[in-house]
Amino acid sequence: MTSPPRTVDGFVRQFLENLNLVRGVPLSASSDNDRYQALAHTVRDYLMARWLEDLRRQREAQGKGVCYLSAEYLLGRQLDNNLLATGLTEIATEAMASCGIDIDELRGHEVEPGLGNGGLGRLAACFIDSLATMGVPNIGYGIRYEYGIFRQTFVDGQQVEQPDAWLALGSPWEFPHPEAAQTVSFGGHTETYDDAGVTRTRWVPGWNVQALPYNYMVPGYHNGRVNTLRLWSARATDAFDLRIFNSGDYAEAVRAQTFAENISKVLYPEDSTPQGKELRLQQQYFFVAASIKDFLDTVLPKDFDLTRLPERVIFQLNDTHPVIGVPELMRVLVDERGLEWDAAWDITRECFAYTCHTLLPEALEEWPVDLLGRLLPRHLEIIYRINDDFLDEVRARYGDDEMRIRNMSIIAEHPERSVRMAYLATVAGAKVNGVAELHSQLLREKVLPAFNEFFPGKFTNVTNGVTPRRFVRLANPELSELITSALGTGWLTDLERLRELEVYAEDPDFRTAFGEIKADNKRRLSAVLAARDGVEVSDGHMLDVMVKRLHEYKRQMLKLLHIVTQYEAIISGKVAAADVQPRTFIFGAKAAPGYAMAKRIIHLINAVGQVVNNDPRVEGRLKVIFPPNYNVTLAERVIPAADLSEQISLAGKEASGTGNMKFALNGALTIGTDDGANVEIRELVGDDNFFLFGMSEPEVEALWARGYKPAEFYQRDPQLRSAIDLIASGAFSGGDRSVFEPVVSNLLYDDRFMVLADYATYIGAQAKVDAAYADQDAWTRSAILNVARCGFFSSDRSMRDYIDRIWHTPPVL
Ligand code: 26W
Repeated sequence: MTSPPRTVDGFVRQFLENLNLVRGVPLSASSDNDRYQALAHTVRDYLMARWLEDLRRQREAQGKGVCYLSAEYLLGRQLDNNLLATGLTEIATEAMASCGIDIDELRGHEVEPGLGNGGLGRLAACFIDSLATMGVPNIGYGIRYEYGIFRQTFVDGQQVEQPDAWLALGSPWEFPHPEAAQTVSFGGHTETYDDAGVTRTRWVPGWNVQALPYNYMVPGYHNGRVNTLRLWSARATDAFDLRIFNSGDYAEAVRAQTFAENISKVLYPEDSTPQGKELRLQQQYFFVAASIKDFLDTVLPKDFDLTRLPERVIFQLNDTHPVIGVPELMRVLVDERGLEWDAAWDITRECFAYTCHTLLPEALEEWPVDLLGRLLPRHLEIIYRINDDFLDEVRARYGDDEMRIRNMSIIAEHPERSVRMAYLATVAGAKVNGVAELHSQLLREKVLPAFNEFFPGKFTNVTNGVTPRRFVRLANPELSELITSALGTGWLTDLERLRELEVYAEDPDFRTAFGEIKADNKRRLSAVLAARDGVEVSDGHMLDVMVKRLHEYKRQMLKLLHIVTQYEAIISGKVAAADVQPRTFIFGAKAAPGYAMAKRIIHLINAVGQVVNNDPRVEGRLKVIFPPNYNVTLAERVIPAADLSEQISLAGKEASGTGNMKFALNGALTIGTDDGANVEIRELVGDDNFFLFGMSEPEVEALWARGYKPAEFYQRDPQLRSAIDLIASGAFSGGDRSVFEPVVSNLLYDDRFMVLADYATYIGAQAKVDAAYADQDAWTRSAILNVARCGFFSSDRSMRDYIDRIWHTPPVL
């Protein structure tokens, strides 16, 4: 297979052919969707030859590869990224123009696959981009949800969720492979049998579903490489249907189909609060079982000696969601392939590694034994055996220290008997890593200290990163060009080279150019928001941005208190409007549909915006914009336009953050706590180029230990009191005090995330921000230094760290 010619004419010919043969329409009668689909197919055609070549190359090399197991991939739009990777952007633009088509309009037609909730899913997408760019063999395995993360709308300022039917207009980037379907079983019981004198166990499942793989191309940047993302979709098995059909119950047969297909129907929108729902466990086992089987049966050669499995694969567990893969591999090796338990365990322990992405205790998944035993009876037996063997080792080391045994057991007894998936992953994993230095330290010292002591050398850190292809080159083309004009090419795959920009921070012409680009990006954002939501970013305003999932620990409330404080100060006459630095505040945040407090906070942000934006006393000074449905596509517009990046979680709560890195790399300054990767950002950019505030993690602990009483902060601080009183007065709810009463009393009497304790230093730091922004030239210098010093946060570097310390998977050249 050869690619079509890399000329404008060649591209046009291929495009028209796709329009005619794939869409079945002539150019003159084609809709925008027809054109977008044909364009996507054309780009696909160029990638195809490379993909096939790569599959061949990787099969021949027989090297070790990474199977990244992730329940989420938040990919963002594909067209631009694939054009960039193949170097076809200019050719495609000209080709479309010569057909009288504006490629920008077609770009807008792509619905992004929102197959993730937030940071964890986007990280997976960045990682597979980097692996392809580095030429490392990788298959990303996951679920092809029919409905991704919900589309957020606001009705009277309150979040309303709409289904995300991202496949409705066709999905040109995917390749279904029904011939490679796998059967995944559930339920039933186990039995033992005699196998030539050896007692073995077999699982007699109650029901099966089919897992159909859909392949997606993951192109490397300008290196001719294409890896595969393989997402599974659930279908009813024929046998399942047939049995019921034959019984004559048509309605029941259709119900069976629906039941099976529900497994990949919808992404769970809960971020960090496990629901413990059976369907979620079904999803987890469904994709992990299909993936492991797929790798063993179709990627490895037929007669492969499984004792050598660790030479060929590492299964990376993206949080606990795929951890059921551990007992699944044991089951396959012992029950199906006839290995001895100990041999199988030796293999399994080398083939898995586990990344933890959280510190919130409530986010650590546990599956009730009842549920697990009903759905996966054999897996529960295997987990018990793993636990028994492990606790024997613990006893051998420490004696009968029952307290320790109970603390380290994979099985929790309270409040109900359940399997601690993080413990299972830690016992089984060759390595366990956190996602930023502070997070990994807290993981070792606070979350899993007994395991850290028991398994010396198992715990490590890999600080997260983001792909500069999407988040610098595509999101910020002008800045990218400026960087290239200074450094030449090559920095996009060697991001530490941004260091060379440091000297340019001292160059007035460079600063001017940099400042103009920021202004252009604001105008571009303003145009996007005007078209999308009918709102504009005011000229000359500082753009102050907080975009991330809505969660109390991330403290959108703190940002809001700052806004209300400024607003109150102006309307009460304490401060003259003319003395206030004009700011536009941008929020983007989805709340989990069942998270009532998060939804109230969304309502309050919109309510404050409504009042502030319509009050002539603050006109031209303060503006609040909350575009609904923040997603990757919007992130790519918002981040390059930002002046100030809000990273204000309570210290010790945000595992890493990755938005923080994207902002810094696009020349926004951070106001932030010493949390997650903020710590590393600040170390790199320097205290002069970062606005630090708030308690450190040890200070947070100390305040809890002393007894935290938020109301005391309210009593002591008149500014804080005025802000909270204004909210409580009903000023943002048409005089109705009851609407936001739960938010106010939560702050005053509970405040789990210590918003009030950090309020004063936050307001102080914001005053420093205002003062710094007044000197535009100095601000721009700081912004340039942020860019220059954040090359470390490329996901290429994260991948190198994983490869060196955990995976040991060299590139295939
Ligand atoms: C429903 C159970 C559950 C539990 C945890 C769902 C989702 C989670 C995730 C761990 C949430 C998540 O996305 N964590 C984020 O991971 C990012 C990538 O490592 C980090 O940058 C963020 O700090 C972390 O919150």
